[in-house]
Amino acid sequence: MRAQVAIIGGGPSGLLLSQILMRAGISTVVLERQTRDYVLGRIRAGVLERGAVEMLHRAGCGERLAREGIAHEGCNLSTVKGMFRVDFQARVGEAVTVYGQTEVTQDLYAAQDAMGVVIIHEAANVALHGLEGSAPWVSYEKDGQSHRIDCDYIAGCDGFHGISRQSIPADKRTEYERVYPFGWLGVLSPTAPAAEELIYANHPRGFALASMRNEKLSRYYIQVPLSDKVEDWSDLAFWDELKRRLPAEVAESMETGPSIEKSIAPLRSFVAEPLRWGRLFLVGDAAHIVPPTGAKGLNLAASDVHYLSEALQGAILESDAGALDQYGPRALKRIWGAMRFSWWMTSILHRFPGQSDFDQKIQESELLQLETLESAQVTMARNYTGLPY
Ligand code: FAS
Ligand code: PHB
Repeated sequence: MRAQVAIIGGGPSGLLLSQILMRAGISTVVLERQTRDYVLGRIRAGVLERGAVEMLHRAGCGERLAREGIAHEGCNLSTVKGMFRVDFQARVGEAVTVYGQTEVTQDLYAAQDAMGVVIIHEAANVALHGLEGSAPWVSYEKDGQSHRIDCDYIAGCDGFHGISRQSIPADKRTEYERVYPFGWLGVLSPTAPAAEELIYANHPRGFALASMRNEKLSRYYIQVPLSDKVEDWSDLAFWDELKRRLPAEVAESMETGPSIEKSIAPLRSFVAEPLRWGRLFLVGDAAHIVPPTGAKGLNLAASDVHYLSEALQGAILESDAGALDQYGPRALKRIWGAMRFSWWMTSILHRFPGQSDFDQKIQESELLQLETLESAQVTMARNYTGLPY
């Protein structure tokens, strides 16, 4: 088999890149390790920046998003002293859209199917070859058979645990990382959201987040120790702890119900440089991970795809090989901006083990500035709704 671009990974990065390239007349093939049902069963991000929404519309996948996506013009932050709102629309004239990553992936799969894109699921032992030459190729196994795909370029869209980043020689990679000493216990429940907009709660017992997917489906998170296991948390225990961390007026009136998904995600900040190694380009979680506090993970994947799809179109359709050199520097500038913001949101909202009284006072001062200073709110709103592409 041959394709101009072989894409490793059928998550949002891989599917969106494939969709945009195919619409530009560039042939792709997507290799995904899991089944389609497995990919579609993952519950992850929930908030899209305008840039990501525009990318999906440009990719011909925005119709249901336009119908079902919920515009949020602000969000709430709470401390034991009360709750305040940051008005994105008033501060920076922007909003975000609440629309689950599961829906995004469904829409992308539907669009890819409509275009007849080759997406190979359950592709095992994917390996990349000839990256430093001009004729790279990919090998994989399926149904007990070995296969080969010849291509011109390879996009590593295979997430943090994929093989693409590992295909860059270790002595040529620089990895920047901060692992946080806690995780997020997330619950999806068929209940009405606790509030109209998201609530990020800083509480002495730990961070909490009240989010949603639609008016009948809520998504909640509480900070938990890394030693916790999902089975340690009954639904009752989760709701009780969540209510203790949210503002009383919200907790008193919120609807609780059964969890239809419950999982614990570790938190880390991570960037691997460079994003390019010969004919291989890293995209999305294959290149970087952010703590979900700033709702940036999926949105960074979208901007990576924007930059790489432009670079590949330049190289393939306009014979501008120099365009490919621009991918890394352009993407990394926005990646590090989102890395900083996600680290900052995580630092001011969570309880860190061994946090000193001084640390506590600094957090309270950061949140007080965010509540009372227009300039602080402008900076937060600009970052939360998305730095420019
Ligand atoms: P993904 O990890 O989504 O997709 C990579 C794909 O590659 C997967 O389908 C995988 O099966 C496949 N793959 C891996 N290795 C392979 C191999 N060797 N061969 C072939 N295929 C391979 N972001 C937010 O903004 N908000 C959130 O609340 C949020 N919550 C998250 C919770 C969890 C548990 C995780 C893990 C991430 C969360 N994220 C969140 C971040 C997440 O949304 C990512 O940013 C987003 O999935 C990035 O998409 P991809 O880059 O496509 O990577
Ligand atoms: C979610 O709805 O899953 C969500 C929203 C905002 C975040 C993280 C997760 O910062």
